[in-house]
Amino acid sequence: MKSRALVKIPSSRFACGLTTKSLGRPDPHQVAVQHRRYVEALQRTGLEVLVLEPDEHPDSCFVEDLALILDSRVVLTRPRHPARAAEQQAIRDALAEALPNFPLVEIEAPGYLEGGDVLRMGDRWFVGCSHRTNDQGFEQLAAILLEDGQRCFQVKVPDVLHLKTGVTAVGRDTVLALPPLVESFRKFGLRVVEVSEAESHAVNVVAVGSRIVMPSGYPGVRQAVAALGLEPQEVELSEFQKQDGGATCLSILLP
Ligand code: CIR
Repeated sequence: MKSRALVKIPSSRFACGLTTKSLGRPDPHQVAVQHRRYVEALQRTGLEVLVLEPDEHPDSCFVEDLALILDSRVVLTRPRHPARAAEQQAIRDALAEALPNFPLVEIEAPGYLEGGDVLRMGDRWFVGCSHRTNDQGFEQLAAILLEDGQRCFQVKVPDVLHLKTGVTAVGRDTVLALPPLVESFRKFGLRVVEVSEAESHAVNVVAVGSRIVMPSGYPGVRQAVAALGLEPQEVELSEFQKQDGGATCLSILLP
């Protein structure tokens, strides 16, 4: 059961980060405001939010990519881009403090693995094979999880940054997914709610019990979430979208 979230205040250099989008330059004031509202939305779900101070690394608020929390261990991932690898010491230190009894395991070269490519559904972990996560990263994670009796499945990522740019969980056995991922997740026996390409940014949501933190401005996804009996918590995330980020990227959920 997750009861806390770790987040990091965006760097003053946020606009210099990596992006594949051409949505314009993020506005520093809006970045700060949207991040604060995101923290408040997490708090409304009942999570205690641990907030790390900003640093000089432009993408360091996208903490999800840097670590995975297993049931009793932490996996430190291995980001593909050197600029992102530089963010990791701060997260290592924060997790050592927040989870002092969780030993740390590391993904090693030549493996690459980013948290945005990892979707957990109970004892099954789906790992995207993307530009950021390679076969060796997947195999190392699969071996680590096998020690805990958990299974790992590799999923081909369509033309998006990470697996979770295209599919996220909204319950124990239900996901929101973009059209190219719908069939593969149905084949895994999951209930799949299809999200249109027009609302693709809102496929990436944070589910905390029945509360779903999602970007505002996507009525189709909001209605689909409500129709599942869940409670949307909308927050404007347009400045993070400009840098290829969504709702899950901005936090790591902790027990
Ligand atoms: C990057 O390209 O690494 C960042 N600008 C965005 C990372 C988004 N993270 C995520 O989807 N988990």
